[in-house]
Parts: sequence; C-alpha cells; structure tokens
Amino acid sequence: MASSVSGTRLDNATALGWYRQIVMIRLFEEAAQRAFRQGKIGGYLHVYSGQEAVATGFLDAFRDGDKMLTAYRDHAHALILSDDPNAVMAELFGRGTGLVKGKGGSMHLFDAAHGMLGGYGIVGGHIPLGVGIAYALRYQQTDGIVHVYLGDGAIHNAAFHEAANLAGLWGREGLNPTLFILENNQYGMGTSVERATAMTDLGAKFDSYGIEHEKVDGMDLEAVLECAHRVTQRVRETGKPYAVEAMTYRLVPHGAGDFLERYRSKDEVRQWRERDPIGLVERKLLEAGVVDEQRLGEIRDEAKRIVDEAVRFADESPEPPLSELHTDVYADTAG
Ligand SMILES: Cc1ncc(C[n+]2csc(CCOP(=O)(O)OP(=O)(O)O)c2C)c(N)n1
Ligand SMILES: [Mg+2]
Repeated sequence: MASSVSGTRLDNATALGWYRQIVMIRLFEEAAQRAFRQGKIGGYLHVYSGQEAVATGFLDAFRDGDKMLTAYRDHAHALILSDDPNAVMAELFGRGTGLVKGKGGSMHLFDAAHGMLGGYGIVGGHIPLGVGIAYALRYQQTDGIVHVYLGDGAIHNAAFHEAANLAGLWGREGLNPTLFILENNQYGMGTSVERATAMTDLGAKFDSYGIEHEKVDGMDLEAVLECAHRVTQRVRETGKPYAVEAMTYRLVPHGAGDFLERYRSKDEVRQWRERDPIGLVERKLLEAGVVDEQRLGEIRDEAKRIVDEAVRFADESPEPPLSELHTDVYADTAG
C-alpha cells in the first residue's frame, strides 16, 4: 500500500539518513558479536540483526517527552535515542564511559535524558513498568506517549496480561497514550510461536483487553515508517492505547550461547534473508533513483567508520573506578 503519510517514503534524500542508521545498527551488532567472542564483552549478548526496521521506523515518530522501554534486545533503541554509539559500545564493554557508567551492560541500557527507560532482562517484566510510566505521565500532566516494545515470547507472560488489562481499562482517562509494539520475530529463544500458543494470531490477544491493533511488515522500513507515524498520531489524538504487531525475523542466533539453532532450518533462515530489511531498503532506494551503488557504498563506509570508532573508544576507555562500586546502585533518597 502506498504511504498516506508524507515524509515516510524511501524516495528522497531523507531516506539516506534512515539507510545510514539501519546499516550502522547492523554493523554495530556484528562488531558487538565479534567483541563478545574475543572476551571483551561480559555477561550475555542479544543482537537485533534482522529487526532494525522496527526500531528505526517507530523511533522516527518518537518526540521529546515520550518514553520507551524494551527487553534485552535493546542496542538499536539506545543507539537511535542516545545518538552516541561510543557510549553504547563502551557500556557493552563494561567501561566507565558507557551509557550507564559500565554498570548495566548489554541488557540494561538506559538513557533517561532521551526517553529510554530500559533495557530489561526479565521477559515481560518491563511491560507493567511501561503502563506504570504512562500512569505517571498522566499524573504529572505531561503529554508524552509511551512505547512498550515486547517480543512474541513475552506476550504469554502473566505480566503482559495484567498490564494490558489495565492499559485497556484505564486507557484514555487514567493513562497517557501507550503504544505496544509487538516484535514478532517468530521465536522466543528456541520456541516457535506455534509451539508456544494455540492462538498464533498474537496481535489478536490485545482484543481481550479492548486495545485496537494492526499488523505491519517489520522487514519493510517504508511500511514501518508509514505505520509508525500514522498510529503515533492516532494515539496522541485519541489518548487511547494501541498495538502494532511487527512481523519480523531474527537473522542471527537468539543470543551469544545459541550455536546450533536446532529449532529452525537453514532453509527458513535463507528465505528470510531474501527479505533482509537492509537489502529491501537498498532495492527501493536504487529503484527510486535516489542513489547509485557507489553512494550506497560510501554510506556503508561512513557507518563502518562510526562503528570502528565506537569499538576503539570502548577498548581504550577505563573500567569504572572501584570507588564507584556503590554509586548509582540504589536511588539516593538521603537528600
Ligand atoms: C521471566 C523470564 N523467563 C525466562 C527467561 C529466559 N528467556 C530469555 S529470552 C527468552 C525468550 C523471549 O522471547 P521473545 O519475547 O520473543 O524475545 P526475542 O528474544 O525473540 O527478542 C526467554 C524465555 C527470562 N529472561 N525471563
Ligand atoms: Mg521473539
């Protein structure tokens, strides 16, 4: 379907900025995977490769005062909102110059100044927090909206159902607008959607709570941008919660320890690779005559330089000083 919202087509110079962004996210994730294997990143690591169009599209409609939360696959969201790849990479490396001073790591990225309220490792645990933040925003009489990103695995968690119930019930009067972005990448770790639920139309689960919803092709940045701007405007205007199920695919293993991927066939992954969001954007930009191959290559080189610099910065940054072991661990209520 042609975009009905102006400014979300991949047929103009602005689109090159989105292209640079999704390429940078992909290269960042690949660099993070390499650094993990080299032992430079501790803890665990889940990368976003294949899903870049979802965060890039929805966060394009994010405004000052809005808030967002997601689970542990959070690097892209932090890169976009912080616009500081050095600090994000340094955080993965556990360095004092990291986004949260090296104390959060991959799964707990946080950038409150830019509306990013985490990064969470407990599946589904952040969903009630998101609804609670929407409640707080209403209480404080601000007009921001809240993006709550969740996975297809998280939707079966009790926390989702309790939170969605309250969002639907209190909706317009009690909460600021809440936009649920369900990133259906077809698997929760190694469990396919079909093996996790008898009702595989996941977006329809929002019907139980009176929350309207739609699906979007999460591999197609142009489709995500159009959807994101339209539904964001809708929740801002109506004040009511809304949900989008972005149909997407993780082109890489679930996490750093998922070597064999026994739960899916190589053929399935190969088929989805043909719809790699980056390849789709490239084809659209070339077909629209916005760029030629050479310019695309230059943009990829620019993105690579940014990521190389982030790795260098992280590598050379100091670890947090021992004297800071207890700072920022608990809220300071003394003053
Ligand atoms: C409460 C809880 N149960 C189990 C886990 C282990 N676990 C980590 S990731 C994951 C799958 C979640 O899948 P999904 O929500 O689809 O996110 P995706 O990894 O696909 O991005 C599980 C079960 C956890 N972190 N928290
Ligand atoms: Mg999933």
